[in-house]
Amino acid sequence: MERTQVAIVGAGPAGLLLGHLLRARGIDTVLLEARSRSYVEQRVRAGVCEHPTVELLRELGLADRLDREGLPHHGISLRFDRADHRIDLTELTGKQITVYGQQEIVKDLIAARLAGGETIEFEVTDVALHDLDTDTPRVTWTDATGAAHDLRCDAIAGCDGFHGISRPAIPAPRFYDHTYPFAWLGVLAETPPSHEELIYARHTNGFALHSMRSPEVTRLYLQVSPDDQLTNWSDARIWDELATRLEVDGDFTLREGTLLEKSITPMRSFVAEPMRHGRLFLAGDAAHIVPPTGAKGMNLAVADVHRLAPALTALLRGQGTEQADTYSDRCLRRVWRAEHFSYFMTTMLHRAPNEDPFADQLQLSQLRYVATSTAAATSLAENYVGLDF
Ligand code: FAS
Ligand code: PHB
Repeated sequence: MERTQVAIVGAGPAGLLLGHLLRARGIDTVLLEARSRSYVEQRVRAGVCEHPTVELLRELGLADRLDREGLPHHGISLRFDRADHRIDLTELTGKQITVYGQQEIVKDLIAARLAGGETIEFEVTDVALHDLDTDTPRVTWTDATGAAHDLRCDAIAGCDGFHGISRPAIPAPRFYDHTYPFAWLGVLAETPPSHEELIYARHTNGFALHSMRSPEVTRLYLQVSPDDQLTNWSDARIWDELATRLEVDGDFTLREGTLLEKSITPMRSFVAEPMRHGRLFLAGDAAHIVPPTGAKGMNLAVADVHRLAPALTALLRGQGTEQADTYSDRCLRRVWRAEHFSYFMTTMLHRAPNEDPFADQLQLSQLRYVATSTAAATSLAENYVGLDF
């Protein structure tokens, strides 16, 4: 029988950051990950770090490379009616975002955990949770060598994403599930960005997003139908459609280049309540997912564990259960705010497949309002840069 204080299932942003937050509080953890280190470090996902996320990483001394290589951004552009409408995030909120790929954060958090003398069990299988209703829950698994493990702990953090085993361990959860009638085709292109900031474009053909990863690598997305296949999209067709949807009156040239990665991601909003059962606490995508239009997914995972670390610390040290008992309700307040903002950005910018003229006019009205009203732009900006924890 092995022993630790907190067993963390999943080494994505949630699990890795929770490990650092607990170590800073003197709490021992075991971190289990189903995939290999190289796989998790290469998985292309989020690109935008909210202001509170960057501040937290800095507080923990985990932002050195982010501060060197991350791209601070002070605004985004909404592109519609063949014109750019810039939202000045910093002028409206006093804050900024940082463009720094999720896989870079994962690399930094893994390296820091290992450098601190802690381990990560990669490529584990058969992870199972036991005795969640007791104050000595257990986790069993098989490690990469095939050896079986039985770990007793004080609490379990389910940070294993939407397809993990933790959420199913919550008895009688309540689910909220909304599937959008479109998906995102995402590409990573070996070419300098065509604009210095992000461009969210609403076009009659559909939505497009111009983002980036570095001065040499551009990240781009196209709205496609949920049942679309990558085989339908040659490189040439992708570039043609991006050029069409990003077209604007004025000086803009879409820089093309070699496509390094292509993927199609479905668009879905999902929330599972509660985020806790006994000594099991869910965080991140294990409990909720959002459409990526609001750049909230990874940042929500950070907000969850920012709240979970002190709650577990107090619980394990006998300093009261109030934070643990209110963890789920308090996380879900922020989760639902992010769900609404992501829904708002998604429905404002994506063309409904039935091409309803009424919906089109509502979209354009909302976009024109955000582009001309300081109040409306401030509301978008404060949600986009990230509300205080
Ligand atoms: P994660 O899914 O990142 O991590 C969970 C980890 O648990 C994984 O490493 C997994 O291998 C592991 N795991 C699963 N089951 C396990 C088990 N049984 N035992 C042990 N380990 C297990 N968000 C944005 O903000 N912008 C984007 O552009 C964006 N694009 C995305 C594209 C895709 C294809 C996906 C799937 C998500 C995207 N997201 C995006 C959302 C994404 O960034 C998530 O919000 C973020 O990864 C959440 O982090 P975690 O909660 O740590 O979950
Ligand atoms: C990205 O760069 O991957 C990105 C940026 C903003 C979003 C979604 C994805 O809203």
